[in-house]
Amino acid sequence: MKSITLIGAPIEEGSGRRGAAMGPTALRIAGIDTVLAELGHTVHDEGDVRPLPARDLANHPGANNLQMVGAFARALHDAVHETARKGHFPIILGGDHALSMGSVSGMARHADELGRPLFVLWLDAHADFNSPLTSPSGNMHGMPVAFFCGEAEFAPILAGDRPLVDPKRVYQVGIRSVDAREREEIAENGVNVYDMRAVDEMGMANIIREILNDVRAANGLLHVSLDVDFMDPEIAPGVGTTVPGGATLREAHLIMEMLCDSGLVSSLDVVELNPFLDDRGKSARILVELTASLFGRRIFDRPTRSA
Ligand code: B3U
Ligand code: MN
Ligand code: MN
Repeated sequence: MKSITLIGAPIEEGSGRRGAAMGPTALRIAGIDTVLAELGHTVHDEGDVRPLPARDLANHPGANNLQMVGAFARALHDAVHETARKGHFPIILGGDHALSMGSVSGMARHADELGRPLFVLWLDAHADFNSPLTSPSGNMHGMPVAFFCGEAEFAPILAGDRPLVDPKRVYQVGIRSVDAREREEIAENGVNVYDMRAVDEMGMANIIREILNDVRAANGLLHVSLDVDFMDPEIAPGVGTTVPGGATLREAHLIMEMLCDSGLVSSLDVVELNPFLDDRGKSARILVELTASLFGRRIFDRPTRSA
């Protein structure tokens, strides 16, 4: 059984619209803490992080609300790092995806201290590999992967000596909306992309098995970042950037069950839930159910067969 810490990150300034700041509240109302406690885990809800002042950050024409995004990133870096250092499992309740600049950096620092590599599983319709120089929108929720992989344009947001994630240890699954410059950057950096075509051709189980084998072989930690738009908008409409043709509920649950069996997951972001756009809490409830699968809920027990 795990000791889980819930960390709310009510940020919406990284997205182009309002509403994601209500995400942490909706996930709490949908019962994320009780579901985990019923599975036998110890759950501590830290409440929401307070963004640390980031007035030292200069505005950047290609990065909207840079100060607020930087403020959340700094606060989350500290909160997530401290939680993991104490041996607890951080679940970050978002909030838009810019929050992963902080959560992944915090986990990268923790992994560094353990002398183990950090792997990232990015479940998303988007690659989120833009930078302030390449982004078509300036919205920073489209930039976190480039940030924690070390894109130079972001240097001032966190301390310059922050540990980075090797892009070859980033695995993106479910991708189906990529910008032109983003596509080049992903290829140049060697990010592992399993787009929706790969999901259809290979099957989700084979993809997840491949990824887990890599993590296991390197004795790595695995951070999972779940964007609501990873799933098809028919099942999870509560997100600002829906893209048709997403993962099914069954694929999403299968991922979570396989991740649970692996025992390799160290930390989780649940991001981009926009309750203002949701259909009577439907997406919030699905996210809670998926989290339950990651933490051990299953239909039947079966002999461990993760690899
Ligand atoms: N790639 C586009 C759209 C986008 C990325 N992430 C989200 N939307 N959620 C951009 O603005 O960077
Ligand atoms: Mn995203
Ligand atoms: Mn997305």
